[in-house]
Amino acid sequence: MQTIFNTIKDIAIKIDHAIKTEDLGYSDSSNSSGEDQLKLDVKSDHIIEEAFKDISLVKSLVSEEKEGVLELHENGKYTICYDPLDGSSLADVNLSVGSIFGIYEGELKGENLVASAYVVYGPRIELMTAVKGESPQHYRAQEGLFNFISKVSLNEKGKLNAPGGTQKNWCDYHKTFVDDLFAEGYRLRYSGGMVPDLHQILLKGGGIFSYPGTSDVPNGKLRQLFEVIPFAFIYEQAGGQAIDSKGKRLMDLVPKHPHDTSPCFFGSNYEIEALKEAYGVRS
Ligand code: AFP
Repeated sequence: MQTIFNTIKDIAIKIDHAIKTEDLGYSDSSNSSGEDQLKLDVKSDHIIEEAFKDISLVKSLVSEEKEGVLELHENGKYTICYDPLDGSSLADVNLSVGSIFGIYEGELKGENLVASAYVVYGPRIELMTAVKGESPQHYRAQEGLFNFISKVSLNEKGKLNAPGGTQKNWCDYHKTFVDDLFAEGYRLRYSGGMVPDLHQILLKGGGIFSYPGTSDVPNGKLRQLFEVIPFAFIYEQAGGQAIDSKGKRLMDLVPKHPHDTSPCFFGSNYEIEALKEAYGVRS
């Protein structure tokens, strides 16, 4: 797995350079979900493909930006599902963005994810990696090299609240849940980029990020294989929880289509138990 994590470190340096030097405008193509692609989306996707094409461990690649599976090495062990530049629409307003990687062995479903990683492109480049049975590992880049900072774990209860989704289309009990947290003194921390938002909650000890199903998007916006499951793994390894609106572990998701989405809630135990209470799904 270290070979894959080292490849992600190389990718991070190249994508960070692209963010700082390339055209931030739109390309003339759209992705498999019909969203207009930024030139940076296309460039980041290309950097990742080029980096993994020589890694024999990697059987295939599945990109959030493209339809289908790119087969690389027949005898490879892992399929990497990735979001090359999540929140890319924030780059041209100089906010932090990120890349997300889910490393799967066998059928593409939650229980077959064996490791995950994400990169934050902010004032500095930071990397978080996670493997089974260990706390996630936090790294920071300096002059192109990644230094280990610490192992990361969540407190039982936090202070931060990152509520996503179009608020006017939230259901009443979700609105009540979010308002109650603010009434309890939680602080709003939502940038529109799930990578920096979830990174902040992880490093600041806890809280909750929510992207519910809403009347306009009943299945939520965030994609299971590329975004939701990789982060669910990291939050569980850090001692937190990650569930859907039925109270089910996001690690139990079995997508029918690679680009399936899911309502998702990531946080420390106190907040997720409060959410289960609010949604009436407490086990
Ligand atoms: P973009 O990649 O289209 O900027 O979307 C970012 C994202 O996938 C995720 O990073 C955010 O948490 C979420 O969408 C923001 O969605 P809203 O714009 O609905 O808040």
